[in-house]
Amino acid sequence: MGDATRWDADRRRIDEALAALPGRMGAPAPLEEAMAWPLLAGGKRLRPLLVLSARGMYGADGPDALPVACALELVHTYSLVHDDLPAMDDDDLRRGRPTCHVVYGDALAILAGDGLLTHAFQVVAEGCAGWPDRGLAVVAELARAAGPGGMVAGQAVDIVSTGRGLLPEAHRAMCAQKTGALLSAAVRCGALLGGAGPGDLEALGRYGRALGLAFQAVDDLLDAEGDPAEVGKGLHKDAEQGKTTFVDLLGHEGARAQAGAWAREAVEALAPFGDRAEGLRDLAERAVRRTR
Ligand code: GRG
Repeated sequence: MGDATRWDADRRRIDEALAALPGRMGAPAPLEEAMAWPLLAGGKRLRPLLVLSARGMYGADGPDALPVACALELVHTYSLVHDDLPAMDDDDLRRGRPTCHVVYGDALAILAGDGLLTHAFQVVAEGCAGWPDRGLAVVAELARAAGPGGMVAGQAVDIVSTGRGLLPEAHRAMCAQKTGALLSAAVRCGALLGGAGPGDLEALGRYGRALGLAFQAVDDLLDAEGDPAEVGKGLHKDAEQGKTTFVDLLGHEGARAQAGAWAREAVEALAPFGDRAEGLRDLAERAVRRTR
């Protein structure tokens, strides 16, 4: 995902839009800095790219996708900041930089996460002001995916099961919530902005869920065998912390093969969209080839 690609121009648009946000949030200086630090550290921007790509499958009628693309990255970044806290995964390095709490302290890092999460919904509301029905649908989709029945649920199961292990089915369900829910929401939010109907949303949900599993399996492989300079975060954390991973359950080659199979499943879910889904197809293929 990190190579020079057809996605560079979109990534630049996303980065510029994100860079403009912290100064407009009305936050006092230390909080603004603590939000900007993780947000502008140069992640892969997969979730915003999924929003733009899904939106691009539909006509021009409807809200611009860039604010919603930024909102997905705000929610994702909040989850990373909170995940890195000592009370959760306790990571010192993220996106190639010291983590938010290492630089600004735990209290400001918690507040930075809170600020990023809540600001996401302001950005959606303002970005969709002329299209209230679509804006409300996006708010509902994003809140459901990020909330206590989605990403927060996955994180809770992850935390509670650490050191105890998870059976394969429970582990897969946890990954679907922790990683897959937000990826699915990114694609479905992009489609909702374009006026997608239930059939399209269902197919895109299948794409997002399969992509989430593929993405997580690759994440586990990178944790086990990635290049630390490239990955930009502490490695071998899963084994140190006693977390169940796809590598434990399937072995290295098994996890690689399964990631490929899930990526193919994601691509197959795009069949009804034909050539319009070329971008989403490419993103799924890149997600399994990535080295960071
Ligand atoms: C704190 C509610 C809450 C949730 C945390 C994000 C998360 C849930 C946990 C992080 C642990 C982890 C490694 C999850 C696996 C997949 C994942 C979300 C990886 C990070 O996303 P990338 O690779 O990161 O897209 P960048 O930095 O490129 O945006």
